Amino acid sequence: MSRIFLLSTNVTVDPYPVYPLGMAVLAGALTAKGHQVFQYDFLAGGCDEALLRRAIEEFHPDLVGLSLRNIDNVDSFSGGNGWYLAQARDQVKLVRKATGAPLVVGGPAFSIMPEAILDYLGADYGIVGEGERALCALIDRLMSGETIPPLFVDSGPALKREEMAAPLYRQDLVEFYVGRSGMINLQTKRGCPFVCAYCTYPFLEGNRFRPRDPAAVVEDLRGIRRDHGNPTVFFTDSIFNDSEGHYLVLAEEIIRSQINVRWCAFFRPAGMGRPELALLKRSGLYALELGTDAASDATLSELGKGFAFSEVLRFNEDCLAERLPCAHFIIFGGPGETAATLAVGLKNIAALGPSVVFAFSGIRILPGSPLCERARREGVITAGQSLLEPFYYHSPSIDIDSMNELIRHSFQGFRQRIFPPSDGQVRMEVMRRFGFSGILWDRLVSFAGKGGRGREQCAVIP
Ligand code: B12
Repeated sequence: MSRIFLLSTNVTVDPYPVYPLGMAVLAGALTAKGHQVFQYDFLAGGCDEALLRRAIEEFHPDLVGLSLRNIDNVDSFSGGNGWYLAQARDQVKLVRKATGAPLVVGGPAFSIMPEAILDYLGADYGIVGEGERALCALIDRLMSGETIPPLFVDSGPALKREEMAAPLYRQDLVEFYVGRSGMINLQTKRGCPFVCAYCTYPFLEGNRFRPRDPAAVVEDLRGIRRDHGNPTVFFTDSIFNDSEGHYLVLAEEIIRSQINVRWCAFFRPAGMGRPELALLKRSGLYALELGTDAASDATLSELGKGFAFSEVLRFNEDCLAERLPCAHFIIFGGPGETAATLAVGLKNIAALGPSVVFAFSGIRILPGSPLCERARREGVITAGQSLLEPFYYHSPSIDIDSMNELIRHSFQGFRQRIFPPSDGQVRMEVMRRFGFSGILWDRLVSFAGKGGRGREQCAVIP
């Protein structure tokens, strides 16, 4: 059996630091196979190079696995500051100084541009997609002296539910992340069957929903409660409210188990109503992040979202009626955006009342997405253009500066409307200094009626 040193390279604290779940899941899979695993998190280690080097030297690994979560922060305003690959390359150099063991890289960011990132980082091997089976296989083959090509793509079928490993959380890391964000994370299913124009989820996790066994998820939740206090949980599924209803089965299982967990997740703002929301709330749901993505029917359709804004409004009303705070993530300037769709979009957003809206300008073009093809066709990018450094799609039919100015102007004075994204960071920082933790934006929402504040009123907290 081998000694495997896992390193989470992620140093992003935007919108808040997130527990390195990919690394924890791999640690679970490797440990179950009998390997000895050390999990090291660069962010939790204070980004201290000497500390990392010492940890590797003391562990004497047979192999180092690098988990790469983010390429950049998908915010067109942040320029070079929001690009993380140079820091990851520095970590690779550091690992090389500490050990001669082979270095394997994987993770969602890596899987989006495997060849280019492998080349840029200078690691020995890269694994695309799910890591549990592939990394174990690569270790076996390497340890038996086999020569294998640098890019390892698991050609087998997507992992079955029993093959998706349970995460192995480290108490010190849990303390670090709960201390900073009040939260830990867990995945309940993989896959996404939708074809949103800009998105990479279907090729990262496959294009059909693959739920984990609800009993296994509940067991993980029980373990979190038993071993790590009772932090709130973020379910990291691409979309929580899958059209096949697996999420409802899970909610019922959570209720039956009486584990009393507070949780939050990312939802598609369509395809469910108040009865479902009420059930989820009983299982511990306290806030919803919504992939609304665009604000007019025309731009929703260009993004291939498959729902109209009237459905978003209904969903929003249902959340408010259930007194569940929700935040809409909306990108302006995408395909089909014009001055007319912008005007409709801003009007539509006003109708979302006290709910939170995070707005972005322009869409990060990622290889393999339908948007990337469109950008090539429209001459926004050239055929061989590298997308390693962020490049944003802005509709050729709108002037970016005036669009940004109009959004700013329309959001001014409303605390639940956040643009540009860095504004959100500043506000969250203030709230953290006031002693608040968690997703934080939920505290910006106030509800109408008994015990609540006026629907149109803004938040209590800065
Ligand atoms: C849930 C989620 C969020 C939630 C996280 C909530 C939380 N508390 O955890 C929220 C909404 C907050 C969020 C925020 C952000 N996110 Co996000 N997020 C995701 C999502 C949907 C799932 C990530 C996850 O936890 N998966 C579950 C774990 C178990 O899977 P995994 O990490 O992929 O690990 C598996 C494999 O990748 C592999 N693997 C992992 N590591 C390694 C290492 C080795 C050696 C090997 C061999 C294999 C391997 O094996 C694992 C098990 O199979 C992904 C998209 C996706 N479907 O993957 C985007 C994604 C990771 N996010 C992305 C981005 C950009 C961000 C933000 C920067 C956006 C922003 N500005 O807010 C922030 C950064 C947050 C941070 N501090 O790091 C991008 C990253 C790509 C890029 N463009 O850089 C992704 C890929 C989405 C996309 N655009 O395509 N995110």
